[in-house]
Amino acid sequence: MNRIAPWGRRPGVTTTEQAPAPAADTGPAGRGGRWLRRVLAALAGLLSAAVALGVAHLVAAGTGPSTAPVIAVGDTVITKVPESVKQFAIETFGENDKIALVAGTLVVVAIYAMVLGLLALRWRPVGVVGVALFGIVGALAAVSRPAAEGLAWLPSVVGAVIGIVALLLLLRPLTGARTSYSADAAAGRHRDEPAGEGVVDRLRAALGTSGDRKGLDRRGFFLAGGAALGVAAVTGGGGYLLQRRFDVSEARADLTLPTPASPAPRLPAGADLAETVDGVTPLMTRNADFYRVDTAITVPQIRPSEYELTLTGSFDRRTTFSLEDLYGRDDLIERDITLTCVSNEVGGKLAGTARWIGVPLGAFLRENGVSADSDQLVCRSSDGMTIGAPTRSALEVEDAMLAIGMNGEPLPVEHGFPVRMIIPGLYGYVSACKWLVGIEATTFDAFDAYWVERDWAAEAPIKVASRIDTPAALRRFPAGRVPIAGVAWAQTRGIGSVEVRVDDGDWMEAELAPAVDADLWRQWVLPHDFAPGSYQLTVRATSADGETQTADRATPFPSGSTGLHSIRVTAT
Ligand SMILES: Nc1nc2c(c(=O)[nH]1)N[C@H]1C(S)=C(S)[C@@H](COP(=O)(O)O)O[C@H]1N2
Ligand SMILES: [Mo]
Repeated sequence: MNRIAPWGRRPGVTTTEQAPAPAADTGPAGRGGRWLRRVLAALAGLLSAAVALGVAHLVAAGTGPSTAPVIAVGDTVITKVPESVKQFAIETFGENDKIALVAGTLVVVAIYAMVLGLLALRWRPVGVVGVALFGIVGALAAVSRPAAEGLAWLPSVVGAVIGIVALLLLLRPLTGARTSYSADAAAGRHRDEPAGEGVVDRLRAALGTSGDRKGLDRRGFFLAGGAALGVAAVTGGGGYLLQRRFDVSEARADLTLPTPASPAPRLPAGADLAETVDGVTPLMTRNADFYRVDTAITVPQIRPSEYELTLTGSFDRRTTFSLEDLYGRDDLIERDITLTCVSNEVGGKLAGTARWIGVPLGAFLRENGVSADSDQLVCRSSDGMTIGAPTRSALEVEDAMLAIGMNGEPLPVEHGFPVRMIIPGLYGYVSACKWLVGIEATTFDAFDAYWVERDWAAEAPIKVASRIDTPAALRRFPAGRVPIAGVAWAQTRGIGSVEVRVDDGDWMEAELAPAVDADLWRQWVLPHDFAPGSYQLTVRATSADGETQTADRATPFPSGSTGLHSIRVTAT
């Protein structure tokens, strides 16, 4: 009933039956009330943002998940931030980089919304313009995405309009409206008030024109705030549920992967060192453990029945292929190939090996008459990503393919379902386009693909690399004989030897796992007798064609890291 906030009470004053009269004179609530009012205004801003985002999420159930403002803005941030920041994000958050981005965006929105609420308490137009701006930013982000469709702006605009309405309604009880509640309270009648009767009055008062004096209608605010929270939850939750209709995981599960005409070569006995040496990366990476690197905040969902791969540019025939066309081919190959990301730091984990099934790329391109003038294939994914692969590699690298299967399943959605490209020996950003829907035969002169526009190298063969998996860096272990082991890779060339050095000692040759294929990484192990003490372990690999890994350090940008993996361990 009275307008004094809990922290504004003076000692000795009991408030229950205190008359509200002084409040009218010193402003509605005195100092405490002013602060309460500000806190509530910030809360009003926050709640209107929640309503705006919830509503936008619901509308995005019609226009597609990536048109929701936070996703659209996040996508735009990803495409616009400097590569160094992106690299930092990948290093810091790893696979959670996108969750971190969305969370970060939400925090920024929340702060912005609270400031807006505060400003709007005084100046309503600031609030209106502020929310409108927020909507415009969301809408611009949504329409500027490369794969944007006609109504991409709609969620942000509808969200902003409803957000403005919510903000105005929420601010009303904080400044103008005098409610039946305060009138009742002033008359000391609130105790007899029949439950529920006042609600309509209060709502009307909250929505109505401002009263004759500047009252802070706390109950009116909490009522409106509760309603806002409800609207945000129902629209946001509803949007979430409805957006599931885009999910293709069931359609994917219904697919049967064809049997390849050319199965993967059998693995030799004892091929996987991980069976005998604890802590070594397994030869084959399970799909669930396979690293993931892409710019997609919402994973592109392509219905198998709607899938089309279109060839454009300098092909003899400009053709479109359905998924059935690709699944139904009689020349499918199955191969084990190690994929590597250019962003991998020395000793990093952005590499994985899978058993892929796909259409042999060289045969496919020749059959469709790719022109000899083309030196770049621009691969397009359904979310607008462009990845430029050298035509020569696509034609000539053995086992390059349009992959449809990964470790015995249709490609997982995060790994490019239903079709991606794989070219052994090239970093993923110049070869491994996921959610592949178009291949344009063109030239490097004519077109810069996404990462090349961001100054990454246009051509990027995978560099010779090696990594110590065990013992782990900074590990303490009992002195004695301990295996030092890990993996090394030089796709298309194969690993010829791996050497390990303890402190500044001589290079010692490690034992290699049986050779499987030059396109796979190779595990290695060197058992070593450790006396108690602290040691620096370093590894280096030499490719089968004789290139020894350089010790010169290079950052991943612009064409892949170099340098030797070196770790400190302690035997006790
Ligand atoms: N459509 C699309 N394809 C993409 C990317 C991407 O961002 N979008 N990232 C590329 C990069 S940088 C790498 S290293 C590989 C990673 O493939 P994975 O996520 O299946 O491991 O995909 C490549 N293909
Ligand atoms: Mo990558």
